[in-house]
Amino acid sequence: MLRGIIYKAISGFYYVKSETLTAQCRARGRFRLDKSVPLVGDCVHFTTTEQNKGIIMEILPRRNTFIRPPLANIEKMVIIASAAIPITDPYLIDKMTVIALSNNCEPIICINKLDLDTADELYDIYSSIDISLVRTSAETGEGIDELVKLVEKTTCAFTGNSGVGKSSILNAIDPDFGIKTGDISKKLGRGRHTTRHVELYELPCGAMVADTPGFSAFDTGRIVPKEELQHYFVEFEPYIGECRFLDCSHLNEPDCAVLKALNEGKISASRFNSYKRLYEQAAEHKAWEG
Ligand SMILES: Nc1nc2c(ncn2[C@@H]2O[C@H](COP(=O)(O)OP(=O)(O)OP(=O)(O)O)[C@@H](O)[C@H]2O)c(=O)[nH]1
Ligand SMILES: [Mg+2]
Ligand SMILES: [Zn+2]
Repeated sequence: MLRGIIYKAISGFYYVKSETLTAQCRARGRFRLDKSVPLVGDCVHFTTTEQNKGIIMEILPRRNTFIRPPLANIEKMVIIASAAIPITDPYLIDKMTVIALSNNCEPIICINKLDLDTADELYDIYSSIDISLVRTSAETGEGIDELVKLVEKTTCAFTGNSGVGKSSILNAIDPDFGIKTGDISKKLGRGRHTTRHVELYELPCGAMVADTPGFSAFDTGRIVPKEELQHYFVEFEPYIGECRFLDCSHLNEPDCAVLKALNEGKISASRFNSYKRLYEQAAEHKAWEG
């Protein structure tokens, strides 16, 4: 029996890479009955038959599971944003950081297209909080080494709205990947959903990086409960427990330490607005759409 990682899944075939070989595998029948579908990122035990064909026998326990994009075992989520077309709504960035943190995954914010727009507003918001931040240009190569250092030796995923440059950054890291990239629709101001499947690429530094399709909605199958949400806004941390009410929602209560910090400019209005929006959606148990 061999042990490997699924790096690609297409129409019922799973492409598995072990230390010594890669194989095109089918899943053993039982997985289908269990409804535990193998995912890209899964560590599996598999057997090989002839000519690098194989069968996945067992899925090893997962660190985390994402439904859309379908991925498992992601240690770092690189949230790619852009202030050039397509412009990224900071709410999307904040929602992704919450999804990452609540799934035992470290978020990294990468502001791309630095050659077109330095994104100072976004930079100001995120450089003042305790989340890794890097600015890159897939066009000029600026910042790419810094990004690679942040993901070294991990399994990670590139996420972000269509057209921000997820695939382009991977190509900038290694031109041999030759990943298809798309142009931006000038009329709609967004990408064209060029990447259609999830695939892990092995970087020269050993990291495994998933390129994913740009999302319109991101689904983890779980909405973070409203009471838990405050813990994923890392800059709220010093104020939690300092409000008049122990169960303070930090939205409108008197003597709220978070609202006080907001008024004093210690918490950014943009981040607070995202908190409020996610809190209200969680209170209604609504899916975290767009
Ligand atoms: N000037 C400039 N253009 C970039 C940069 N990164 C990407 N682009 C361009 O932006 C467009 C979209 O890039 P993609 O890499 O396809 O974007 P994506 O995030 O993979 O998009 P989807 O696969 O649709 O989710 C392409 O025309 C790229 O050439 C950058 O840093 N600077
Ligand atoms: Mg792409
Ligand atoms: Zn409060």
